[in-house]
Amino acid sequence: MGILNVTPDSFSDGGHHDALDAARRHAERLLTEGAAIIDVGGESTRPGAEGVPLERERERVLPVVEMLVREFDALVSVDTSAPEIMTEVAAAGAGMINDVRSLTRPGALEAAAATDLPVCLMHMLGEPQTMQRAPHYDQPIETAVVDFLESQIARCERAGISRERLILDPGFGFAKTLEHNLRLLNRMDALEALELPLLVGMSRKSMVGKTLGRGVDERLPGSLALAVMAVERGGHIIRVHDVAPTVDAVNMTWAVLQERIDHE
Ligand code: 7PJ
Repeated sequence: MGILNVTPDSFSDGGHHDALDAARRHAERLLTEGAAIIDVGGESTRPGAEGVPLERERERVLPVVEMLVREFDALVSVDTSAPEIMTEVAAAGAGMINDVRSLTRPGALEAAAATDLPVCLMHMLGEPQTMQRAPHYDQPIETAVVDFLESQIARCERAGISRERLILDPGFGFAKTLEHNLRLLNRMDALEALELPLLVGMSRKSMVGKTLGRGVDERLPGSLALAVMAVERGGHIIRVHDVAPTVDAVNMTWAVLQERIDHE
């Protein structure tokens, strides 16, 4: 899964046409490099980021989704928590809803259910603005994540979203300390008990920055190491900025895992 941010801090906001053109070029690159899914996000959910009014999110995301569906043969995922956006992007041909808030905004559960699209449920506590202040769990982090996701799965099923439509994400970097993130990666097998596909996003995140002392632009080697470990630990979809090197790292990992499958 290649990341396509359409927030002003990720692209020059110099007019509508420029933004759409930049998104087109970036999507083309992600797909040429081997992405199967493009994840479009119009709201920055980085720690401390401000929320975006619905109208702004709509004008950023909708034209890009329409363009991607029209011009590319790829699954378009939309990173949104807003029920209105879910309904509109589904009508525009999006193929997946990726909600870091796990359909907890009022109306989001019903809106997502009505789309018939696959939905990624991610673990987070609180809101991006405040989640990193002092993340604390009374249980081991992997237990907290599994319990949360289990209850979200049940909630979705009650609302008519069948299990077959669900993808789970441990939510690396969301309301988690570095220790939480490292432990959660080591304990990803706890999530396999839920028997649903796992999506994992660690690309360029602060867990790399803090561990290695690297700025955002210097986190590729660390991110590749994490992508490899995520695949080894059962990750199915790896959400990244740098698709070409990640595809090589993942394919290399798979060749080794495949040998074991073939000869066991
Ligand atoms: C994630 C995401 C993630 C899913 C972001 C960033 C922050 N969606 N959206 N999982 N992260 N499913 O990329 O640094 O980890 S935005």
